Amino acid sequence: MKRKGFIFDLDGVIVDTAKYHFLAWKKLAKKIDIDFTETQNEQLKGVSRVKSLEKILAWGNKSISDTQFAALMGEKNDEYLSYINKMDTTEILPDVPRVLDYITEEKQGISLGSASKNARMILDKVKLIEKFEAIVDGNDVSKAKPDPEVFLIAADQIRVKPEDCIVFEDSVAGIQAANTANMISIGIGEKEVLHEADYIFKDFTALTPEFLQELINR
Ligand code: B16
Ligand code: MG
Repeated sequence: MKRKGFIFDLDGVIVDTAKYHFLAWKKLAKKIDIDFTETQNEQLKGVSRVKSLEKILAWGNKSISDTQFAALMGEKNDEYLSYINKMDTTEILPDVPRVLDYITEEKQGISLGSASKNARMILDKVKLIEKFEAIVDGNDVSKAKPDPEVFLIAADQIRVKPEDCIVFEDSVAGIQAANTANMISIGIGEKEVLHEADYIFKDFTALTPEFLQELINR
């Protein structure tokens, strides 16, 4: 049996940081007189920081200089980090440690494949950083999801072929990236949204040891 690679997205899979992204973007949008709703925030899931600001400006019909753009990106991140700094282990989503421990005990590969440039800091805050054999995040890629780059690097770093990898993702772009990479895609969230995934679960509490073993035995 070949060793498998389990690749985890971060925001929305391991922790719910979408609420902090929302608060930080909302404050920034208000400052530049743009209305920003929770529904719009949904569309920013899995989307890079640059692309997120581009979308918000487009929604508000605003165009700004490159210098202003860079300054706003910095401001948003400082505000976001003020929330991240207060994070602790209580913010880990249900049953994530159980699944990580099961995979580790079975001696399978574990890596992170996230669009966030703050991924290492967040994993450190919630004390999960040591569970990962490799961490690939927004600092390591040039192409954003749905491009498969982040997952292909994550697989390569744990020396597992893409077809032997399983990706856990909460965003549509991430599911598409995993499918394009020829990996098994597991959607964490709503069936209606993530229907392109090979499997869909509401959260990790529904991931049984039997199912995980089935993935390992494939
Ligand atoms: P940062 P993931 C993504 O993380 C978030 O879903 C997305 O909302 C965010 O804009 C992006 O990271 C960039 O984050 O500003 O921290 O670099 O879901 O790919 O783990
Ligand atoms: Mg995500």
